[in-house]
Amino acid sequence: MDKFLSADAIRTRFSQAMSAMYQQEVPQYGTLMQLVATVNDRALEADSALRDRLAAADEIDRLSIERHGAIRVGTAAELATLRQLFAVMGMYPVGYYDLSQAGVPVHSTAFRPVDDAALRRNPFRVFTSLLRPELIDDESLREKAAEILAARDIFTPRCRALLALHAQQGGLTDAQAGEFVTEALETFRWHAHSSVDSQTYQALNQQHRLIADVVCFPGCHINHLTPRTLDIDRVQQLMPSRGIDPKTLIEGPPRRRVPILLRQTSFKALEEPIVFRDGHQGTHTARFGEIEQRGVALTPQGRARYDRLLSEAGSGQDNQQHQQHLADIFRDFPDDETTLRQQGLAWFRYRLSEKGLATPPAQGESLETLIAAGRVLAEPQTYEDFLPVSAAGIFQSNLGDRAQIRSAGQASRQTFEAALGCAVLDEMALYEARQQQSLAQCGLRPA
Ligand code: OOG
Ligand code: NI
Repeated sequence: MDKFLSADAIRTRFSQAMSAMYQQEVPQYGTLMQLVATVNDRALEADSALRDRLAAADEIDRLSIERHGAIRVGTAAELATLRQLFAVMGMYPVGYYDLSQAGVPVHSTAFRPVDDAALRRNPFRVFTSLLRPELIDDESLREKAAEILAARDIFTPRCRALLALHAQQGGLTDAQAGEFVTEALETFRWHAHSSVDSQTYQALNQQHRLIADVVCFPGCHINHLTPRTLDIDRVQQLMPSRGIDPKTLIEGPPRRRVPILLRQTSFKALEEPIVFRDGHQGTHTARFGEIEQRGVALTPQGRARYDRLLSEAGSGQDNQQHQQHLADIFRDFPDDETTLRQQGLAWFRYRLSEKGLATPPAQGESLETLIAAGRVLAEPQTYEDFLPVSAAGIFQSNLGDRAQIRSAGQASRQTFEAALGCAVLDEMALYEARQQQSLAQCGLRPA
């Protein structure tokens, strides 16, 4: 059995290789990682409760390796092969995000690990978007884009061969996994040479900047890698001192005692020199930097309340004002673990304390009694997914004003899943299953 390397180990090697590559390609990413590490160390030093909570949930170790990336692809076939590639690393498509509502011509999923042990080991995620070419309204341009996409292969031949080998053998040896990581990385590398002439690029860019980004290059370059911080407000504040210019607003919920879901901010995409096939030179803006702060995952009721309050709050021009306004609006949202749990607003994981191990739950004892007696501990489950409104904000801050598609047409999860070759997993079902499993492990009947 152990002749093969585990999917978790391959994922960790891959995410490290990708981080090293991106650091070379985009030096600001390295700067941002250093800043995040410094702020995280301070936050842990200053807040022993936070440190204890993360330590209890076994999250301290994963903090420094934790990051997510994002890519955009052009065809169903590319998406389907990516599904195989990520599966080798124990990453599966979770959730469906329709971004056309925000004027962006893509729909997306997140490839990520799903089970407890894998998440603890390394929760590396990749937000993956598929272009919706039907939103290119010029017919001849649409055909041209399809032709260009049909002619390219974003995977190396050896990468394809190793995917086939993995399917056939049921795993990869250490040496094969090493080779796989090197080959797979090629798909995500930046190319300073566009695969099209400057005229085609201009025409596609005019339709939508994202269309040019997806269609005009030989690979699906990683467009950002995002480290996880424990204090996003602090990092946002310090970014200019490191020569990094953040976007105006931090996306997502306000700062809270018990952080919920996901808060994100980014720095604007870089204008990078490229050479077209006809030898003309130009620039392309695609790659940027982002940081995130993760909090507890919300149940469907909690999420509905979050969505309602967020849309009530709207958007602002100034971060400080916006954060204050958000904080006021979110005052109605409970901000302590007990209430979040008792009102069924957030997902938790339960385990027996020392005391609980010594005196295990007896039949008829209620969960609340056991928690009050300190025999069962309830720990918030970290949110492992993304937020469509925030993602739209991140996309838009990099696209500028003119990048709105005219009419979105009906986005369809079914079309996306047909392209992917399988159904996306339902994130709520995953959180619920983890909660139920943890109760069962305590010897308690799921609620
Ligand atoms: C993805 C933008 C969304 C996030 O963290 O929500 C995203 C993209 O620009 O391709 O990365
Ligand atoms: Ni992101």
